[in-house]
Amino acid sequence: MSTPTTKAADLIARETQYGAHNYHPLDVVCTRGEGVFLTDVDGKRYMDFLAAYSAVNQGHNHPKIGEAMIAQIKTLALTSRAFRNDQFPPLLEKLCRLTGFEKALLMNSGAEAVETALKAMRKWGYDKKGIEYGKAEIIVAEGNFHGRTTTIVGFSTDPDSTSRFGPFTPGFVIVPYGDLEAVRRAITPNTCAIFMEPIQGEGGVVIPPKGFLQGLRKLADESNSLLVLDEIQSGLGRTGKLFAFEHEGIRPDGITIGKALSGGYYPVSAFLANDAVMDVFTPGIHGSTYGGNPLACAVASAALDVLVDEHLVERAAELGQHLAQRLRSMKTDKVQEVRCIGLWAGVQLHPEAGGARKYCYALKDRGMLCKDTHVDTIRLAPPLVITREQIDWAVDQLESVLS
Ligand code: IF1
Repeated sequence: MSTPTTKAADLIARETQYGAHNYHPLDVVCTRGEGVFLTDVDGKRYMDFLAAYSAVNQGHNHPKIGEAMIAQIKTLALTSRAFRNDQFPPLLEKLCRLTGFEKALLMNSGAEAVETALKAMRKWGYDKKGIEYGKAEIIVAEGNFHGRTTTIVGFSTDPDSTSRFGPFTPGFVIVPYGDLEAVRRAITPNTCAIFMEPIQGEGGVVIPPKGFLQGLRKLADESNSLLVLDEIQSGLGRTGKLFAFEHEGIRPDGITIGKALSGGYYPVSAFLANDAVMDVFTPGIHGSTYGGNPLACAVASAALDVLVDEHLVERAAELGQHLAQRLRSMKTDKVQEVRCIGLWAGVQLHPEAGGARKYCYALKDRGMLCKDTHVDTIRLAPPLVITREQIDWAVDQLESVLS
């Protein structure tokens, strides 16, 4: 593994001295992003196979999104929702028309969109289903990742996310991911919702058994509960559909989105649902200073335009087939399983391979950035603007380090 040069080392030392140590990043110090490429402070270029955890599906620093941001910066950035602005209504309409939901509630981080959804599920349970106040239960999955607030980590099953942050918010029932019978058994008269990722990202691109989402839809209907899906990472083209739930032809009652909603320029997230759910929010009971601000809306509007105009969803579907085929034909005995949907893959190594991190370091030295997860899995999620040739080059590097 290469050691940082003096310029990079100096920056790393200052980050170590003055920054909280809540991450253990690779020692690559980036200074420029363009499309699928990141360039470090020493001028070395890397192909980015993390895409900021699918926040830059449109590619780094997409000029059209940047231009829209710069234009808006020159006119109006923030009013707060105490007043109205001319960017919010068009973005709301664009989002609802694109996604097929009747209403959107704009927030900033993904975790805030999830917290918004949790509040909506609970209040719907009390106001519409008649659950006794204070007893609402939300069914969630083992291996989930929905953000880092104390309520959200309270129903995580990852010790790194939960340990030493208690006490936690009650009202969450954890079941094995992909197990419909376990979900059925977990439903009680106090169940207000089933809340899950359609594909688990942090878990290492864990794709549930075929029919799982259809089964969740059926169980939610049969028990008069909501089905809300977290599409913050799986959504906006990553899996070769606009949303991952489309792979099973169902409609959830609500979704959370974020990340690529702003193409990597600015935190923008949203909870989307139909009126029957969204009308639990009445004036003054929920909000955020920056939620739905004019700058956020201009950025999100341009990011959605790029997604549609550049056919990134279709690209992910077509090139994802090629990625899967290349990964599955790699000549290596280190790979236990390749999970791939659209341009999103988890390459799980045999434990004997010694863990995924060292291969990520070796790939970094070859000019390819990706992230390990859960010890043995290499996660691959390039910007959706990647070309077939770039995919081939990247898989060649992966095959080499795994040979
Ligand atoms: C980190 C991974 C982690 C998400 C889903 C909500 C959120 C996320 C499905 C919260 C955020 C990010 C957070 C980031 C690393 C990355 C991540 F899953 F993508 F790999 F952590 F597990 N729902 N995921 O994936 O959105 O508040 O971050 O905007 O915390 O290190 P956020």
